[in-house]
Amino acid sequence: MSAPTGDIGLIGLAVMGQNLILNMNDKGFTVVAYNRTTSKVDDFLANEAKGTNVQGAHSIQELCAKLKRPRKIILLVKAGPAVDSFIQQLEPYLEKGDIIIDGGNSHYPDSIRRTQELEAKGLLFVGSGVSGGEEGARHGPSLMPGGSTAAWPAIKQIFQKTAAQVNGEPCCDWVGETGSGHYVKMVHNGIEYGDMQLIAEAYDILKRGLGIHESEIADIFTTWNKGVLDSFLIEITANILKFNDDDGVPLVTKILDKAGQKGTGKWTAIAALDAGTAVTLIGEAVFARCLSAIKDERVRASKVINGPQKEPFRGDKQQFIDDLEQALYASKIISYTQGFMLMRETAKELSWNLNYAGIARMWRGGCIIKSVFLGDITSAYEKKEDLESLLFDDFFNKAVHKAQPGWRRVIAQAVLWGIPTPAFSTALAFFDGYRSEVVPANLLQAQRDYFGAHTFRVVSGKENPRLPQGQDIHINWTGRGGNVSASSYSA
Ligand code: NBP
Repeated sequence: MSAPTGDIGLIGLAVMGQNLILNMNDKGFTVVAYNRTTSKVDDFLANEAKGTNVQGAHSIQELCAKLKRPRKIILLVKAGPAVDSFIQQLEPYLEKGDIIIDGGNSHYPDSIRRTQELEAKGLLFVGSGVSGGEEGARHGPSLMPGGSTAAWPAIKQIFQKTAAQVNGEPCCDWVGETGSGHYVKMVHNGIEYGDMQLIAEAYDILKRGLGIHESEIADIFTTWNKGVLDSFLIEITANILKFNDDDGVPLVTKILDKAGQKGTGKWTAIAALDAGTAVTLIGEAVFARCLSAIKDERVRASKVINGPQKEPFRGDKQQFIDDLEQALYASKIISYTQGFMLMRETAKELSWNLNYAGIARMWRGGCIIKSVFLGDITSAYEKKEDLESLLFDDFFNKAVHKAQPGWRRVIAQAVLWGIPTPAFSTALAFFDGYRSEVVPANLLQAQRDYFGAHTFRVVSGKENPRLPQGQDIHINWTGRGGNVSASSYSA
């Protein structure tokens, strides 16, 4: 048999797999394609891949035999049991140092498990976030690989050449250990939920608050896309608002206001709750979709629950639109601050060494949240690798201070109008909580000790012989209970 010539194998010839193969082929790599239903291999070679260097395989054995060592095989199949099934089928044909890469939307705990199981057998595993959908896969996705660190030098060139490029830099870098690639992809999707919700709230304020028509709102978004909000989502929003149905009515006004979700936003919110990190904006974005989904109940409620009397806006309209731009910008800064806080917390918990500047760089292009703003986040983490929070970075600190007055005016006005702004409002509430040296958790602690003997600690300088510093204290608040406290201090 002749020497193998395949640089990389790919299993899964659906939309993502086919497009990624063609992209890697364009970049000069020889790809060997395989699919469970093998007739799809022949169809692909005879059609989309005709005239390329793509090779086909009709069995796992043939696929592995056609690959140069160390073998690199990407799975782009439905997340879940299909991934484990292919790993099992591949194992007998792989040798020490060969690499299995899962590019599907797997949940990160699965990638942690798979890395550990395969490393124990001398194989390497990479769980890679792939973002950008069909278009990204074909012309340059954002790739977020993490897992067995030893695999990175072997796949780096293929991954970085295949990924989207921004200013000559690839939107792909090594994320970190075990399940971190899929974790970062999950947070990316959560942030995407947040960005979309913020834009929807801005649209609602412009439409229901200021009474502006979709075509004019499109112009406002087009203008915003030339400034600090320059991003793919703002750009497509302007295009959507300009898109009229055959009768000249904006199509968006005919779309039922019930949002769907596939679950990655929910995963991020759950991960945040598990990590005890206040990722409030993504949480609100998920809940806003849940509230949108109970359309029938909302319709019934709208008949019996009244909001405030709608007053016409009497202020400076352009000033308010400028304020809204700043409100959106500031809220976005908070959302990314929270997303990076979550990654930092999880990295601590799971002993991952995450590459934060690299993560922001990976998101600058090729994915749904791509934006100029991510270039500023990259710079912030390049300046200070262990940046505690984006709000401590000079650039973002100044930006959020500048935005603050307009941000508050917008939320205050929306509250008076009775227009819901869950994402804008939670961002501001987080900001005000985060910058508060003192929050009312002292009262919560007192309540917890009162009803459950959960104990509390005293502020330094407030101690007395009964209230010593640095100790868990229980007080008999009513004079009736005993002095026994709950066994553990859990703030
Ligand atoms: P799908 O998620 O629709 O998966 C289709 C592929 O999975 C086919 O190759 C199919 O083989 C294979 N497959 C299935 Br379904 N069940 C299988 C099983 N039990 N055992 C073996 N193979 C099985 O494809 P996709 O939309 O291209 O997405 C691929 C991955 O990339 C998914 O994890 C997806 O979540 C992720 N992703 C998708 C997008 C996107 O925009 N679509 C973006 C980013 C990531 P068959 O041909 O024999 O049925």
